[in-house]
Amino acid sequence: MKIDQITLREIRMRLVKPFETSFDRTDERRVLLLETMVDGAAGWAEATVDADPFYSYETIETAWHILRDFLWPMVRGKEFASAGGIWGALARVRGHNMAKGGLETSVWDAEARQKNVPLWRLLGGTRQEIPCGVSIGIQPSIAELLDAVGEELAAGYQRIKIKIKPGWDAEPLAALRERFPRIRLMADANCAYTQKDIPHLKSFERFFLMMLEQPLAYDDLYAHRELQKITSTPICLDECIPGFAQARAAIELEACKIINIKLGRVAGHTAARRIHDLCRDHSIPVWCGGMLETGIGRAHNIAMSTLENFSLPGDVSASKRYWREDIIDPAVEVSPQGTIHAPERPGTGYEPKRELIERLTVRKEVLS
Ligand code: OSB
Ligand code: MG
Repeated sequence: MKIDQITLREIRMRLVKPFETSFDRTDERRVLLLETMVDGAAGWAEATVDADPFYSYETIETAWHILRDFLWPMVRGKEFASAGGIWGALARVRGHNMAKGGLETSVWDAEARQKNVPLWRLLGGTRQEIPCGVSIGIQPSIAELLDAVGEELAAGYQRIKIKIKPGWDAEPLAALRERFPRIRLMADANCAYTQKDIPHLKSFERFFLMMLEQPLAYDDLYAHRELQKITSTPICLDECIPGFAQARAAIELEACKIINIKLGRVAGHTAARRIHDLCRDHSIPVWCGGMLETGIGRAHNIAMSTLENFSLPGDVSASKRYWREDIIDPAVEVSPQGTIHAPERPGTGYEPKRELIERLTVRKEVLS
């Protein structure tokens, strides 16, 4: 296969409601979309960058630059046996996983469409029904948090994750446990604590969390190991795992018991599957993380989540939780049992709404 053309575009999309984490508050997303032509078939993907370098060092500007000036020249005019060859071809660029992941996943979609098979089957997925959870941002009050959680449970979601930070942690968790004693509950701190907080984090054992996600620094496996050594709460790593090497080190160090896999953070489906297989071989369960994706990124998350070791509910939820009108047809829907059914249609199985996307576009560049 040969990559003929990449169209980069930025669209702006307002969230249904603002999303607040320990590091930022997002009202509107600047989304980087890729449409890649592979032997005449179009594949779509989203590079899951933010506008600011707060979750990772990448931004929409760095990703645009790296895609146009480095990644595109590395693949243009070259023959590939399959999308599985793209990741290796980009290895000379260090880091910039979200830029790479955008390109790589768009080629997977194109290949699946060309072969007229669902992407999830091409990736080797085995579960057509995936379990779903929700990520609930920091709320203005405990009362609003309890209402938000109640609504998501009523909708069927199988696991509740709340965002925490110093000053918004034990109190909301205690209130949730009092109101909902038996739900599957977890907390994500996005690196907001330091090693001196370890005794405080250990005290969360009383909330019987399914896991505590990324409490400590984004580049500090050792600190997470210090915490995991002394707490019975399973630690889950997100920001600390940009690739296979860090996953292996985390497992060997016993820095965590669970890993969150994000396609952007690890540079696409091929890299994600390698980490997935490594974790499976070490009995480390994984789940699919989210980056407030539009339907285009969400569709790739669904395909990835069908791999066998994605055994825990992911942050893969319905389009309507984020967008008044999603940019794919059909929108992503979640069953009353809190599952998403991976479609039998070719590629991701969700069609980009081209007219809507065109209307939302603020910038576009064709590389050919
Ligand atoms: O850490 O998982 C995270 C959103 C933006 C940046 C980081 C994270 C998140 C979420 C939201 O938790 C997950 C979603 O897309 O629903
Ligand atoms: Mg996280």
